[in-house]
Amino acid sequence: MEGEGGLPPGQSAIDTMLLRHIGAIPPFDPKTWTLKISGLVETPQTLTWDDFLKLPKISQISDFHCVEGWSVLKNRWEGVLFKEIVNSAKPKREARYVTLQCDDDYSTFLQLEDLMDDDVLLAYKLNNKELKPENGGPLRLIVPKKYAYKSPMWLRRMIFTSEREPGYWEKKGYSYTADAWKEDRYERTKGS
Ligand SMILES: Nc1nc2c(c(=O)[nH]1)N[C@H]1C(S)=C(S)[C@@H](COP(=O)(O)O)O[C@H]1N2
Ligand SMILES: [Mo]
Repeated sequence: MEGEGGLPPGQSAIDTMLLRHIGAIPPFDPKTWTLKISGLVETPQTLTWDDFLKLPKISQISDFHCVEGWSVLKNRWEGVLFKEIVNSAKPKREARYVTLQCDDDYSTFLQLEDLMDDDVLLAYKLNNKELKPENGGPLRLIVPKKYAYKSPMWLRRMIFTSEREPGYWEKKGYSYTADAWKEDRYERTKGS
């Protein structure tokens, strides 16, 4: 929520986000860009950029924590609540996770329950400007309570699933849940 937050354990604050992407920055063409919502939903959808811009927007301040130990506090994001998408796609009862796929072959997954929080946004503006390509523009997901590898840039597909599908960093041993406030960085060192 706005006003809450600060530095989780083991993090230090810096002024601007470091660029952390696994490959080249993908090009964006608003005429061909789509966001696909599929899997275990009643109403699968393919939104164009124009469709996306028509959805109800909110603006919200939240903190950003990379698992490497740096955080950028108080970023103003503007975008669409993930909940908005859920309401129109209508997940089936078996849907427990969402796999998020990006234009750079990056992927990650989140538990549907965590995506329903009031601070989870599909963001297209940062600090009142169009989101820059190097920060995930045109559209990225922002999940403030999780380490930033759970905030996929250049988001293009959201697939509702019953099983979790480890993505780029999860496959390398990073935490499936990535709760920054529990310093939940690595999957294998978690208590059983
Ligand atoms: N598509 C995509 N999303 C991604 C990544 C990536 O490589 N590709 N890196 C993640 C990591 S580890 C971090 S710290 C943040 C970096 O976002 P920034 O470059 O805006 O700081 O994006 C996350 N989302
Ligand atoms: Mo990161």
